[in-house]
Amino acid sequence: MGELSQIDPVISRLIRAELARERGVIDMVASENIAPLGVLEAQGSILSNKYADGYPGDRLFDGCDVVDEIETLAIDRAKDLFGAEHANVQPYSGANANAAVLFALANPGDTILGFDFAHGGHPSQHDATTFAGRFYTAVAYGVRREDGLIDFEQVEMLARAHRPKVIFAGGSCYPRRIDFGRFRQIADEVGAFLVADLAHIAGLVAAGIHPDPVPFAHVCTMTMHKTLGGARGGMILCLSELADQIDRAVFPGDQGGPLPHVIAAKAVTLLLAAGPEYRERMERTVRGAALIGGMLHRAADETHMPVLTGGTDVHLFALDTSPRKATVQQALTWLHHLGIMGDSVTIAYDPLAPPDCSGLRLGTALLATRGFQDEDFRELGEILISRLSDPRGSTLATLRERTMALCNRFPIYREFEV
Ligand code: DSN
Repeated sequence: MGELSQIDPVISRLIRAELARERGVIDMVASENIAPLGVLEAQGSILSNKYADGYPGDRLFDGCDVVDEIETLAIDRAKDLFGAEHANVQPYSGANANAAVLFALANPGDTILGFDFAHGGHPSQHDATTFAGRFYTAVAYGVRREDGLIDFEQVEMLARAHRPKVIFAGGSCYPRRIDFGRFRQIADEVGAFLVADLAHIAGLVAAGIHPDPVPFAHVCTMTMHKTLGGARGGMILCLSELADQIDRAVFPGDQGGPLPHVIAAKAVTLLLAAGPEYRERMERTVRGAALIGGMLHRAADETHMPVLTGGTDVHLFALDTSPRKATVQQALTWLHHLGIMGDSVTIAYDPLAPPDCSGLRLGTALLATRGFQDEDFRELGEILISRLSDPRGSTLATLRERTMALCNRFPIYREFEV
């Protein structure tokens, strides 16, 4: 059948181009990471050939003994790692996982309460463009204007007024620890299910460096490729009393057949996350974000881009570009000139609308995987401050040299040829 470079030289060249791009940038996109070779090997394996609709021991297809063993292993590893009663490892993504959970726990038209995407939540919890906003009566809470922290008074007020079936906690751009216990109190008061959306912080939770949501949430959803740094896809944890509902909502409710190759890669991801080096990497990730976030916070008089909430407890932080009278797209362009990648988010009370809005989100998970130590994060913090303080200054060439020196110090995927 031949190798990719022979069958499809164009795609082969583009994959190598992407490898060269990833090698040549300082990637601070908070949702990205570098999957280990073992994960890539499983994800690119012949397991991709297999159909296995259903669950281990209860499939619609023949010949599922091996994939049953793989999926059972992934489930057991997930339960052990997170201390959960039940795990479903089939969701194709975090957004799919949220959709399946809604499908399981609420009927179309029921009210749900999500964390506003513009305030750090996620569209799949409430937005009109998604399953959540289209089929449910979605209400959203946000953060307080004065300190950027979750407005629990508003959560309580909305929960009491709307009596939602489901309350989501967690999202895409919230830089502080989440008090899942407080969310659970509110959920109990109004008879709602609490769903912890761990898409971003799953890796930190697995390492025990973020307060554990599992004792409080009826259900947790997550991705495996962000801070967890592994297979591309989602996962759901839940109480055993909800296991059947959740499983049926994932398949056949929300998805077709599972992806056995991805489930195998999820199993590898979970094995690595239980290993001895993992916690150290997660601690370095959070320390790196706190270091750079803290430096940028103290330099806000120079950059005119305050750090939301004054810093971070997790792997990401966000800058408000509006006091600088710059859009996030302009700020990203200034960073791109150095080879630094970040991404744009709407922030609470943003005076601008996407894509030209005012939130610059930066994260450290991928850089910690590359091997960045505290001194490297400090050097990157100095580069960011210089660039954002004086984007039209004469320091561009020097800053680019410093950025590329950092980048070259931590090569990735040396096993692959460009
Ligand atoms: N959830 C998005 C992010 O945080 O980047 C990706 O879907």
